[in-house]
Formats: sequence, C-alpha cells, structure tokens
Amino acid sequence: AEPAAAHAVPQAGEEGLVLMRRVGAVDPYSLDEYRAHGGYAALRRAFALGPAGVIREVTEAGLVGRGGAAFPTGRKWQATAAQPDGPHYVVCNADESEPGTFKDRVLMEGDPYALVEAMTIAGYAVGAHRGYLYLRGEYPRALHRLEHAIGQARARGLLGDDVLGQGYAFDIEIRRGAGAYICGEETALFNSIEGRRGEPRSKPPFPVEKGLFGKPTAANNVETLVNVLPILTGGAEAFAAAETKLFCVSGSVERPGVYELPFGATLGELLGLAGPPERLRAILLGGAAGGFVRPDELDIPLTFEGTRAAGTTLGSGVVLVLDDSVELPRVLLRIAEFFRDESCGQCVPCRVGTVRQEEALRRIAERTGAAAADDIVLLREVGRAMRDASICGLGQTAWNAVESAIDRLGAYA
Ligand code: L3W
Ligand code: SF4
Repeated sequence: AEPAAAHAVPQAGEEGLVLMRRVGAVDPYSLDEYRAHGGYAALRRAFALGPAGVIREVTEAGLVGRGGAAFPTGRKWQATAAQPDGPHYVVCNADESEPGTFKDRVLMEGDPYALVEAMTIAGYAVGAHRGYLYLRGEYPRALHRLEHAIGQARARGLLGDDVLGQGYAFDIEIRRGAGAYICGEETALFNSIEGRRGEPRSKPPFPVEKGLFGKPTAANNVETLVNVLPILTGGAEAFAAAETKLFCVSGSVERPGVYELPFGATLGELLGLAGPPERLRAILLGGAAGGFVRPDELDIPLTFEGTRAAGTTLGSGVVLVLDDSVELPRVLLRIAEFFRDESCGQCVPCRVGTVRQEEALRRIAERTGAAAADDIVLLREVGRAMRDASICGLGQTAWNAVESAIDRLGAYA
C-alpha cells in the first residue's frame, strides 16, 4: 500500500494527537489495522446510546462545525432528526477548496475508515439510510482510499442492510466535484449532486429542513465528522476538556503541513512548531475569506472567539505565512482573481463586484503597489455591496482579505 501523506504531517506519530492519531500509523487500506487501533468502537457506543443519546453526547461535547462557520453540530443533527418527513440524508462536505486548506485531505488519505465510521454514526443519529460523500475532484488518492474503505466496510457488514447486525441500514455514495469552489457551499453542493448547476440556493430554508432532494439533510465537514469518534469513545466531558483543531500551515515556514493543537494554543506556539521565517511580514488566517494579522499579534489564541476578537476568523484553519520578500499587492490581486474566477455569477453584487475589485487591484499592482485614493474608495464601496447584498458566503467574504490588508497591514500606503 502507498504510505499516508506523512510529509504533510510533521507531528505524525506524536503522543497526544486525537484526530490524526492514526494518520501515518496505520495502513489506510487495512480495515483490520483500523479496528486494531480503536476503529468501530464509536459506532458500537452509538448503537448502545441510541440516536437521541448520540445527539445528546455530541451536543454536550459542544462540537461546532469545522468548515469555517462553527455552527453547533448537535443542534444541526437534532433539527434534522426532528423533521417528520423523510427520507433523511447525511452529506459529508469533502469539497475542500479554500485556498491554503488541506486538512481534510490528510484525514481522508491517512485514515479513510474514520470518515466512513463517522458518517455511519451521523446517519444513525439523524435517521438517514443514505450518505453522500462529496469529494473534491482533485483528490484522486483520497478517492481511491475511500472507495476501497467503503467496499471493505460493505463486505464486512459495516455498511449495508444490517450494519453491525443491529438492524440499521446505511450506505455511502461518493460524488466527485469537477473543480468549482462554489460547490463547497452546501446548497450548491446539493444542486451538483442532483445534476443541476452548482449554484447556491437562498437560505432559509436551511438544509436541516430542505436539503438534498428537498429533504432533511445534515451536511458536515470531514473534520467535524471525525471529531464525533473521540466524543463517543471518550465521552463528551473528556472531549470538551481536550478539544483539538487542525491547522493548515503553508507559505514561508520550515515545516509546512497539517498540525493538530488544543484549542487555546496561540498563533505564536503554532508558528514555533512550523519554524517561522526570520522576517515575518504577516499571516493570513482563515484563507481567502479570512484576514491578516501582524507579527506583533502572535499571542492571538487560535479559537473561534479569539480570532474573531482579533478581527479575523479561524475559518477552516488556514495559516498562510508571508515573509517580507512577498509583494502584498500581488498576493491580494491573486486572491481577487480567485474570487472572480469562482463566482457562480448568479447574483449581481458578486458577479460584478469581484470583477471591479480585481480591476482595481490590478491597476494598483501595475503601479508597483501604490494606490490612488480613488481606488481605495472604489474598493470599499464595491466591498460593502458584495458583503451586504451577495446571496452566499463567497460574495459576502470576497473583500475580507483585501480590507484587512488595507486596514491592518497598511497595504498600498
Ligand atoms: C439550521 C439554522 N441550520 C445556519 C447551518 C447551515 C450550515 C452551517 C453554517 O459557510 C463558511 C465561512 C467561511 N438552522 C441555521 C443552520 N445553519 N443557521 O449552519 O452556516 P452559515 O450560513 O453560517 O455558513 P456556510 O455558508 O455554511 C460559510 C467558510 O465557510 N468559507 C469557506 C470554507 C471552505 C472550506 C473548505 O475548503 N474546506 O471549509 C468561505 O466563506 O469560513 O465561515 O450548514 O446550514 N438557523
Ligand atoms: Fe454565486 Fe457569488 Fe452570488 Fe454566491 S455570492 S450565489 S458565488 S454570484
């Protein structure tokens, strides 16, 4: 078997890892090794607790979504389970496409059975018999390993008509994305699975009520789902006391990769592990939709609240490190190009705004980084319109990084 992507996991094999404890330590093609390392204990506990008990445990653990929006998972599952008219669905959002995000890839490649088990538990909790795993199309290795894991689980009675002999039927179908960032937005993702254009729907109604095929759907990110395993095996209280988060560290560091740290660790501690550059210019937290922090802000706690208080977001765990050789105007132009390219074009503020934003940033970059006052006024106006009037998160956040670079880093000054 191919080895797990250990180069992307500098901590591989270290004590204290929770989500990545099997990554690099087990053969991702071996169900026996997965079971020998604690696999399927969580599903057994789930059957012992019953669906309501699982939801209670996940709620008490305080788990929130790891895709960036931090919505409480227990509430999402409860609301899905409470809908009277099925069929109910679970969807795993594995369309990991936020620039600088690669944590779900490491989990899926290194520990694919964990996601299969976690989706089964989610299905059981919300009363679904079918799960869809929507996988980023550019992840062929993850696809291969997940397909293999699903096949083995079926062959061994861990998926199918009678999971673990408990009379519960559940199966998983993989759907591959075709390269569009917007299909990671949950309702665009549903449209994509249904064979429609990958365009976001208006919310509400939320997916818990009308999701995939218009039916009650619990849609969760890969990392969110994998957290359910330690919640069930160790209990909600122990989980909450030692909760961890995955961070994707890239850019000017000595050891880029995915790191797992307890909530509350600081940005400085994370950079210490990754090997910071000598002349640090800035750190982009939260990805293209996030914001920059300065070298004098390394004591920011890496929590949802801590990053929000610092004017940015934890997002999906992006920590993009820039040293002072980087041309900031070029970085910002690249981000703007990305949003213009990935806008689905459905609503005017985003379709037009992302073009205007890119044009202004290109003018500035071509003037070797100096901005005319007019450009900044225009950027702010366009940015406000996109934030206030776009249908989905793409348009609403397309100006975040540029705004924070202007206001916090003094870009273009
Ligand atoms: C029931 C309600 N459900 C909200 C559900 C909603 C969704 C979740 C969050 O993502 C993030 C952003 C960026 N009853 C509900 C409810 N929900 N109210 O909770 O919802 P929402 O609308 O706050 O956010 P969202 O649109 O799902 C926005 C991040 O996404 N982002 C990119 C992320 C990229 C990755 C990746 O590549 N892996 O994660 C871009 O904006 O951080 O915070 O399920 O249905 N009353
Ligand atoms: Fe499409 Fe942008 Fe509107 Fe989202 S905000 S629906 S990506 S046009």
